[in-house]
Amino acid sequence: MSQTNVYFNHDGGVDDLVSLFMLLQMEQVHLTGVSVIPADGYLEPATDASRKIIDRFGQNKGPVEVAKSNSRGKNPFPAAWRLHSFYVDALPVLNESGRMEAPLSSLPAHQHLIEKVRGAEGKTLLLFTGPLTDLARALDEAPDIEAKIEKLVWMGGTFEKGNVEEPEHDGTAEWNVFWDPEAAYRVWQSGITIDLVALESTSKVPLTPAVRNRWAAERRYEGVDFLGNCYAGCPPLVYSETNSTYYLWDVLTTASVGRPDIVKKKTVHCSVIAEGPSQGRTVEQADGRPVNLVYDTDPEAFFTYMADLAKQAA
Ligand code: AGV
Ligand code: CA
Repeated sequence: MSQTNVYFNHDGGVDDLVSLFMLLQMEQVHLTGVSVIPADGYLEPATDASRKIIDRFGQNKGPVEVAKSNSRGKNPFPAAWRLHSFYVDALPVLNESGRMEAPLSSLPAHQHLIEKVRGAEGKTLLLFTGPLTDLARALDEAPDIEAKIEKLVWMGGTFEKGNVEEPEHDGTAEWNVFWDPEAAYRVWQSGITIDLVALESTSKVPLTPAVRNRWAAERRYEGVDFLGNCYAGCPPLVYSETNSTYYLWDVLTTASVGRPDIVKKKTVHCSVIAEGPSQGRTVEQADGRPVNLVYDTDPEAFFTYMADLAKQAA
């Protein structure tokens, strides 16, 4: 089977780490590298958890190197969310061997990305499920890589209601943009094709008790048990949405790489607001740059795909 080169940069949330687990099960993916930015997670546990997931569930992918980011954001994530990274890192299934073997790169994430894109045979698809800081820095340092990027698939932005509830902000932004609005602004200036999984793209895939029960019923599969354990630390949607309600934001984004048929996309012209009370807002604009926005998804096909991948994880 012909494989697509994929480079994955994530920020250590539960759905970021589950996304890594899913990518490792996709036969058509050649994972050229992984890097971790300390936005919605802490750097050490998110990096260690990544290496342990590769060790435990990436047997058929060969060695996959992990790099730490040294990027810093403008607007920090709530610590309560970031602490999830410690929880996943401590799961017994990831610590049974007592070892960490996936190689740790000595390069910072943005230079690791440059190295892996330059070194790949052909083009690379970039999958980002956190802020775009490392990509913005990579493009500034090595403009030549743009020609070798097939496209960017990003969980970020919204054209509807934002999920940032912070003083000094008007609530119009999505967190991955808000953490570093200037980075998103920089990437928007590039010629890279962008597939955008925005907040509203994920409205049909909240974490619910029904989804949990589905995983619980199939916990005899170690991969499915892993999903259930990861999401055990996240509040589900029961009565009405709150600031802590969990969606499968990044996992849908990752699934759209392996199974493009589960999402529908349309072109939207837009720009990014880099400063002020709306900083991090993505806004439709007739003369803005085009992105391929995911506007609909098939949740049943998505959750089935997710469980199927998890069942085949050995
Ligand atoms: O805005 C969604 C992004 C995704 O990349 N993250 C979580 C996903 O990894 C930030 C976020 C928004 N609401 C959250 C978030 C919540 N209730 N808990 C944790 N993270
Ligand atoms: Ca994330």
